[in-house]
Amino acid sequence: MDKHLMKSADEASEKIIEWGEAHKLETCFERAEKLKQCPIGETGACCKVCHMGPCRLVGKNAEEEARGICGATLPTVAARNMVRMIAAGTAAHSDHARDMAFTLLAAATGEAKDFEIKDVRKLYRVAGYLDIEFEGRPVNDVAKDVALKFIEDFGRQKGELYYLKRAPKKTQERWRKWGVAPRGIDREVCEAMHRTSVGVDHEPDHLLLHGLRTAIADGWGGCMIATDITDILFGTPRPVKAEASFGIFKEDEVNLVVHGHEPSLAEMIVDVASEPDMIAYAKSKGAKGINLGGMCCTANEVLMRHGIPTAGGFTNQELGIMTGLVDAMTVDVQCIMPAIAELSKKFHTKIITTSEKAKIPGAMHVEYDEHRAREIAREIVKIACDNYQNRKTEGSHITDKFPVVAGFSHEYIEYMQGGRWRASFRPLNDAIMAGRIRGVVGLAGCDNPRVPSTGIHRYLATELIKNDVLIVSTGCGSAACGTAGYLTPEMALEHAGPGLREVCEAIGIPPILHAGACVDNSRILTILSAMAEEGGLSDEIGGMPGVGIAPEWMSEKAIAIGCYFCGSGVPIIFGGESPVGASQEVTRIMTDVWWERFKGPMHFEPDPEKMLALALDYIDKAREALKLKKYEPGKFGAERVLMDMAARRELEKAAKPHIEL
Ligand code: NFS
Repeated sequence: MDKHLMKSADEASEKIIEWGEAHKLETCFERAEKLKQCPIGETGACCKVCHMGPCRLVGKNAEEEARGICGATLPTVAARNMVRMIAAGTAAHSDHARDMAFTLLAAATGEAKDFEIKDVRKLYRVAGYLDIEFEGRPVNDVAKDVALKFIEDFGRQKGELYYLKRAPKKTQERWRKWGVAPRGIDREVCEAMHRTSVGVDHEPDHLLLHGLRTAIADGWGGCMIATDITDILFGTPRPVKAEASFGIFKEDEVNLVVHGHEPSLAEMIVDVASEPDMIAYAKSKGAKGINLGGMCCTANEVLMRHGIPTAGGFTNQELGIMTGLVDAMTVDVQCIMPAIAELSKKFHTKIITTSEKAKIPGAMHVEYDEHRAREIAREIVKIACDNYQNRKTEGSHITDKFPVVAGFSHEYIEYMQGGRWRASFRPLNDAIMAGRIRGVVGLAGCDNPRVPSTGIHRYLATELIKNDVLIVSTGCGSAACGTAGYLTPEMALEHAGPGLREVCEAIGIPPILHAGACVDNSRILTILSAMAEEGGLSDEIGGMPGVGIAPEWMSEKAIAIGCYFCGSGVPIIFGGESPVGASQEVTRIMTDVWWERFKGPMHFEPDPEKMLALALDYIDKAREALKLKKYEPGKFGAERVLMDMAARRELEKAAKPHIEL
């Protein structure tokens, strides 16, 4: 049993892993055990940007002496590798955002008839940011202008991204001073690839500055655009109740899982799965109904907007299939393990690739086209229904599931602090100033089979809230907390420190706020900007008592996200070994130099206890620098009265949250 406990911190996952081992089914957990990391590549010392190499820059004095065949030094190589990771991560988020922009355009022009603008208020808010006139104009005309302006951000050659101005002025000034204000998203990614190709940019600091410029294009461009368009098209999230873990699958219904990242098709599947025709079709195949579930970030998207349950994050994808209950799983782009196609052959599960960009050998392909979205969604639901009859009895059926509350968008967090008419960030800032809330941590990023999967997320989540730190979670960080049962208001009563608990009770929120998918880390950027604007804390993002942690990261996207937070002024702590660890010089730039210039150092720290200590230290030092009351558990300064549920209801009877928290 101990051997198994090494693999996942999640009990339900452990049961399935154990069952799989007994049935000789291999998963990422066994592969992680068998396949050791290359120690040279792991720390950034392998250069493969040309074919004279790969050159391995190792040895006792590698930092000073080792050279590639062209003469590239270890710091150059490590910095180049880092910048390439940032470029890849930025490309991933931003290509997703580009597709969303074209979907918005097609919806606005009537070419994608199955989509419409669901959140007009958000559309107007976004139009306002983009200086687009909206009053008195037809909604679709405004939406078209918004889409076209966003599309400009991808191909712009000169100038700056539109959304940079959403950051506090001082943050913008730092970007301009250091030359990291991005021009166009594609331009920065392209230039990152150019500058890191053989024989171009060799100065580590200069390379990394462009890395930050690229990452900022990801955060304030790709991610923020994706979030905003998704809200416009499908609705801005507000808290909903749902469930998480493998027990969400139903024995007597068709189980269809939406896995991946782009929400358009998943939204349409959610829509058609409740059509009477489709339900009748499922019944004609002997099922009682159609049960949708999510996986990875698509899960977060449909969980936040529709309460569709989630089967969990990255390392749960193979395990989901091993329940034997998944009739079909659609996958589009990013974080899809190709292993699921092979594994699915041992069961009845159909893996359906849907993006024109991504196919997997052994999977079936039903290509998504936004112009025929409903028709394609119906086709997929029917495939799942047809396959229900092929379900075999074997599989590791698991009944564990936990309630979750998700859907804390920027807009809702603002609303919950004052109702529609007095929405603000004042109460949150006041609670931080008074020491009731010590600080804020963004707990994000992947779960990873190289550590007991989801375990570090869970450890940090409980320890941080115990220390009165409010958590905003995204991506698989949210899944890790959700499948542990942590995303409920009750969590505050059981685990939160006295100050945080009081705040959560007064507002009626969990101590861990699920803010969405990984692209929705952009919500944290705008929340921090709003806090800076509100006053009383820092007047820029840098210097806030806030930290970002991605304790189990594995994706290049996580690196891009981490870097845009650093460039914006948030200290970032990653788990695992440092991918630039071979170079002291690069490590120094990313910690000390980034701190001096942006107030956003990046650390890599494998030890969970040290991660926690480092995060609390940054928070306490920021409090000290801001001359806030010293944090002491249970002892608070004076602050304004928080708006409780009754007062909020009183203020605003018209706009009801989806659930009563
Ligand atoms: Ni984020 Fe979402 Fe998860 Fe990591 Fe992958 S699903 S985009 S990269 S694994 S958190």
